Amino acid sequence: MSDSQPRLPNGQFLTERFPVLTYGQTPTVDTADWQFEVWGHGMSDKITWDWDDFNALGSHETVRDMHCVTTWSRYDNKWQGVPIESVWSAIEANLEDDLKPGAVMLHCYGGYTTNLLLDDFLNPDNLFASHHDGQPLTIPHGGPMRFVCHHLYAWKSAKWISGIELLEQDDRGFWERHGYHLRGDPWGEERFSYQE
Ligand SMILES: Nc1nc2c(c(=O)[nH]1)N[C@H]1C(S)=C(S)[C@@H](COP(=O)(O)O)O[C@H]1N2
Ligand SMILES: [Mo]
Repeated sequence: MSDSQPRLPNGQFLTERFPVLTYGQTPTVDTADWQFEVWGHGMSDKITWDWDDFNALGSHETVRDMHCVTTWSRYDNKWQGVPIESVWSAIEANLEDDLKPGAVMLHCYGGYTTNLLLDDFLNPDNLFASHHDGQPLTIPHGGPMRFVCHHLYAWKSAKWISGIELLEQDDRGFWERHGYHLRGDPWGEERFSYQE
């Protein structure tokens, strides 16, 4: 890291703990019942994966810092799971010609949603994580499976993910409808929507 690019974004403080940030109820999903669906713009047929088929798509590990908009940051989280590239190539193979989505809405067990522009969603660092710091993801942290997007505030890292809705253009997920920024870049302190 150079001096001009500090590791901690403005307005954040470092914690060694791993806080749980959840709005509402924590859903419990057994891997035997777990389903992951992809539908929406450009797809005539919905894709449905069960736990084993989804995990068989590929394997990837990253170590990345996490920044929550409520101002805590946690360094060096080791995430392991299914890489975005594998999931996206399976989706792309099912897209109708010339109907590329502009954004996605991530859906979760329990009803939480969050939106990402396609380019942010396809950051090669992103993954669907089943493990954190070498252990299966605990339920409060999104187990059995969560999305992880390191380069945006952590509210985009959807816990208990259940599916991806392809959108023609960007829309607002749960926190984005309640005043959070549409995109949420921690390096630009894109916290609230009045800043858009
Ligand atoms: N389904 C779901 N995903 C979610 C949330 C939530 O309330 N529900 N909270 C978000 C927020 S605001 C943050 S900071 C991170 C926190 O992840 P953690 O609880 O594992 O620290 O999860 C994000 N993903
Ligand atoms: Mo957060």
